[in-house]
Parts: sequence; structure tokens; C-alpha cells
Amino acid sequence: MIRLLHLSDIHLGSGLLHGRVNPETGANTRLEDFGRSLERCIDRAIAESVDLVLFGGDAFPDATPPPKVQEIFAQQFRRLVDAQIPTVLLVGNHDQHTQGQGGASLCIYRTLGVPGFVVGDRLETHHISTRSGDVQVITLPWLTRSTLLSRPDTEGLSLADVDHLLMERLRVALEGEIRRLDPALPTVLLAHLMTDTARFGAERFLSASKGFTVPMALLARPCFDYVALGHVHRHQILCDQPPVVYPGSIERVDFSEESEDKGYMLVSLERGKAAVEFCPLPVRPFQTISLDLTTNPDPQAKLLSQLQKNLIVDAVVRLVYQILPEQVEQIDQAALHEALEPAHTYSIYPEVQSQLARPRLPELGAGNELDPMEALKTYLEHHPHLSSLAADMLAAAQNLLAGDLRSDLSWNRPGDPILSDAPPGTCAAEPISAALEEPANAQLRLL
Ligand SMILES: [Mn+2]
Repeated sequence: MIRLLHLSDIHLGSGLLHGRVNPETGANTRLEDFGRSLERCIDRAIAESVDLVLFGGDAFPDATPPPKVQEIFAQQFRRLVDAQIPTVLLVGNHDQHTQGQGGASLCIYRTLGVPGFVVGDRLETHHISTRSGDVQVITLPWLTRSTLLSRPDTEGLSLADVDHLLMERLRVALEGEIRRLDPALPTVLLAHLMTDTARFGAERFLSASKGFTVPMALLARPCFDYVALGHVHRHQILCDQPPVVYPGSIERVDFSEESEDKGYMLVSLERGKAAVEFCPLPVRPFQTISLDLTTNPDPQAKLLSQLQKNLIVDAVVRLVYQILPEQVEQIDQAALHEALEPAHTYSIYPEVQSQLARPRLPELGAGNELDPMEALKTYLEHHPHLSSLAADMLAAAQNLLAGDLRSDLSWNRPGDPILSDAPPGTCAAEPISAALEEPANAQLRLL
């Protein structure tokens, strides 16, 4: 029996707006929180002496993390090398870097020849020898249309037709891998994708992508003993036989994950059988306190009593309240700040009804160098009533920023990396040799 630990969506370096500077270390406390959660996952892998660690993708918020963030990630995964635990790092959409022929952020682990480490940046089957026997792991990184389709393939097709064609190509490519499997060995599919039955966490928002969804019928098959997924931040088990599992993210990236449990999976694997266990992580609570005070005769008293009632100690707190213009003077801001002091960090959003002007967001004020996409994301995060439009707005903004007004918008899918210099039909994250391949061959290569 093979014991493995499956974690995903680390997003190390995300959500720093919810942290503050730790005076002892000079680091952002949320970066430290994320690092500690990762450390706990690795602690467990070592304590349990697991045979294999699978990472389901999205290591950082983007493919070019600052050195300090890379170092925290490497320090933890390095411990698996010391413990001689084989590890597979799958490339998620946030890890891909398609400007020119660059590799994904995680490819450095292959370049350096880190012992026991495998980087999954293409559809490929890896035979891995562990202390408890051999296991096959098929890696399926985040798919983009340009991965499997060339531009002529998609000419004149509707968006739905393109998705259908892409799924057919994936089906064929995956079938090719499955046919070459050794049927006697335990087998894992490790994939970064959205399934058609997944319930969304924050990921739609994070990736600014509608993307396409992969049907469960393609994943939940007897040739796989465990399907280890990444991408959706909300932990969920989509199928029992075989187990098809999103462990979810290991920390709360933003308020949309406020009520979600965070953790990782421990899996006992045999050919034809897998037992799974979700292991929760003790992550920092997020707390939204939302109050309509417009009919309250004593809004200040109501605010203070609500703050006392809620468990805000060490939490990331968001206080939202609606008042009428004539009530503004009844609110004692200094007392509010004092009441919120036990929180780890907090933000206050008074919404004065009948006033057209929206309150400004401190994160977007002068002195904060945010790129336009970050600014828009922050704005949307603070305007929950726009959530149904958020994905579309972010996608449209991305297209605008790319200056890409190509008529064939179905090719330049919202959510695809926007700065790709690669000609259509080639795979941007591939070495130059791939670009020289016949388009027909390149089409069927996965990252
Ligand atoms: Mn993802």
C-alpha cells in the first residue's frame, strides 16, 4: 500500500492586503501564515513518512514570485528531498509563464535536478518508485486552447465548438496515456482543471477566467485509483469510486473563502482501492460583519455590541455597515477602531445610503503601486453586489490591457495568458524544439 499526501493551491504570496508587517521579522503576516500552513503540510508528510507527495498546482499568484516568496516555498519542499520522499509538482494556470519560450515557475526544480522531484508541465505518465512500491502518476497541467489546438482549427467555430474540439483532443491524448499504463500498478491522475460538477470557490475570481470544464466522465474511470485535482479552492470530493478530490487551497486567499475549511488529503492507495482523509489546517479566521443600521435608533451601540459578539480576535475582519447621511455623526470612528483592535487586521466600509459616491478603498490610495488588474480585483472584492459580473469584467479588462482587439476573440480566450508571443499552434511554455515542430504534432502536446 502506498501512502501519499496531496495538497494544492498554495498561492504563496497572495492576500497580502489582509496582513500587516510583523515587526519582528519585517515580513507580511499573511505571507508568514501561508508559509506556516505549507510547513504543516510538509511536517505531516514527514511525520507520517508518506511514500509520495503530490502538489496539484498554483504555487504562487503568478509565475514570477519575488525571491523571498520562492525561498519560503523551496525551504519547505526541500525538506521532502532530505526525507527522501518523491514529489510531483504540477503546473497550474498561475504557474504558467508564456511570454516567449519561458518555463513555468516550477520548472526550476527540474532544471536543478532536485532528487526525487518531478515537474508536471505536460500530459505525461511518470513511473515513480517509492519505498512501498511503484506507482504511475499521469500529470495533466492547466490546459489552454493553444495547448491542443492551432488557429486554423478554430477558424469559424463558435466558442462552444472550440471547447468541444478541445475536449475531443484532450480525450484522445489522455486515451493515449491510459493505453500505455501498466494495469497492475496503482495509478493516480494529477490534474489542474475545472470539472463540470465542481462547486466554485474563489478560483473563478482569481484566474479571471471562465475557462472550460472537463466532464467527470473523463476523470472518474476504473483505470485511475485516485484522481488528485487542483484549481478549485473549496475542498470537495466529487466521486467516491475512484476518489476524485480537490483538497482546496491551504489558506484563505480572500473573503470568498471565509467559510471554507482548509487542508490537505492523506491517501492510502492500492490498485483498485483508495482510502482518503481530509486533514484540516488551523488557518486564520476571516470574519465579515455586515449590518444595516439605517433603521436603528442607536447605530453606534449596535455596532459595538455586534463587534463584541463576533469572534474577531486574531481574525481578518471586514466591517460593512449601511447608514443614512443623518446618522453619520452618530458613529464614533475612534471607538470603532478601538473595538476592532483585537482583530489581526480589519477594514471598515461605511455605506452611506442615498449618497452616490462610493467610499474609497484605502488599498487603492496614493502610494500603493498596484497594477490595474490588481486594482480592479480589489475594487470588485469590496463590491459584493458586482460578484456575478466580476469574472466578465476582469476578462474584459485583461483583453483591453493586452491591447488585443483581434476579431477572433474566441481564440484569445479570456483567462489565457495575455502576453503570449508564441505563434498560434505552438506551445509557448515549451522549449524551442516544440515551436519548430509541425503544427499537427504541436497541437497534441500538452505544455
Ligand atoms: Mn488554478
